[in-house]
Amino acid sequence: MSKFQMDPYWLPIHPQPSKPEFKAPAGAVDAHCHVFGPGDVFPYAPQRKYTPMDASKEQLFALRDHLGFSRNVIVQATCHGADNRAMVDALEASNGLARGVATVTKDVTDEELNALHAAGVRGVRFNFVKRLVDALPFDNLKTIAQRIAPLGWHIVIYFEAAELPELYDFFTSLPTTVVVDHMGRPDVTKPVDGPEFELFLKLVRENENFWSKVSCPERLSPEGPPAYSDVIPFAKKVVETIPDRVLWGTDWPHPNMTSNERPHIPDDGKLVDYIPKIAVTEELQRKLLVDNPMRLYWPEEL
Ligand code: 0GY
Repeated sequence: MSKFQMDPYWLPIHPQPSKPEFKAPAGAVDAHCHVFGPGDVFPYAPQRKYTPMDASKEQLFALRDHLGFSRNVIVQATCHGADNRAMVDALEASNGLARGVATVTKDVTDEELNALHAAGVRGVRFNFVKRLVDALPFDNLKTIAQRIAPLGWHIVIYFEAAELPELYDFFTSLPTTVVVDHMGRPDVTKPVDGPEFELFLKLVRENENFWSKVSCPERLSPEGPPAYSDVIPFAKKVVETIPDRVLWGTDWPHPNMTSNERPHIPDDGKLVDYIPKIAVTEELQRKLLVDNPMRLYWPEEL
């Protein structure tokens, strides 16, 4: 019996994702996914806001193969705080087929950063979603940004659309490549050409160091599965605005899906089938799934 009991509201991992109809191009990268625990080996952080169901590297790599993908980018989840051991363990077991995005504190040592780099970490994540973390002072984040910049790492930022006006100047002051999670979580009941989403488009259009993940329709869609068609115009717009700076990921194992308007665990096969609706040509699909993530995470292989 694990000493960590998942939260009673937690939605378990999808038991049997379908085989996608869309065939991803050779070498496709799932550029946003997580591993959780197992808690008995890699304990969840005391300051976490949720206790998930364990989600192992073996399950993640089996899903990668099942979906017809080749590589993963594993993003440190907030339930592990700045203890990156579960993520690093997965990177080390991946035979070079996974890279990582870590969480670090401003006091991280050079030795720790170098060890993370050697394991395959290429970025850090700054999280501004209030239900997930207690906000860090900008000064700490600036210190971390200065520490990781010399390694050639990037910064992944996660925030809600309503917070963007307040965070905009801080974001554009960051000295590295910056990757926005899930298109800045737009409210898709608002118009795609309205002022809120236009501010996000301006951010990525006017700042060439900004990239965006066009992932997580399942988090953003009041309509819900399987089509998530209300999110398509937003993601398609981003893909067509910055085709060389977009990434896509499953977000497996889909944490906190009860915090959305349509609580459900998505079928990852259906999420893959959403890709050709937002990247409508083979060229856009190849950029989104292969060229862009390879340039950011495996440039030495190009
Ligand atoms: C995501 C989204 C969420 C959670 C986390 O690190 C995390 O805990 O990223 C969320 O709850 O919206 O990208 O996995």
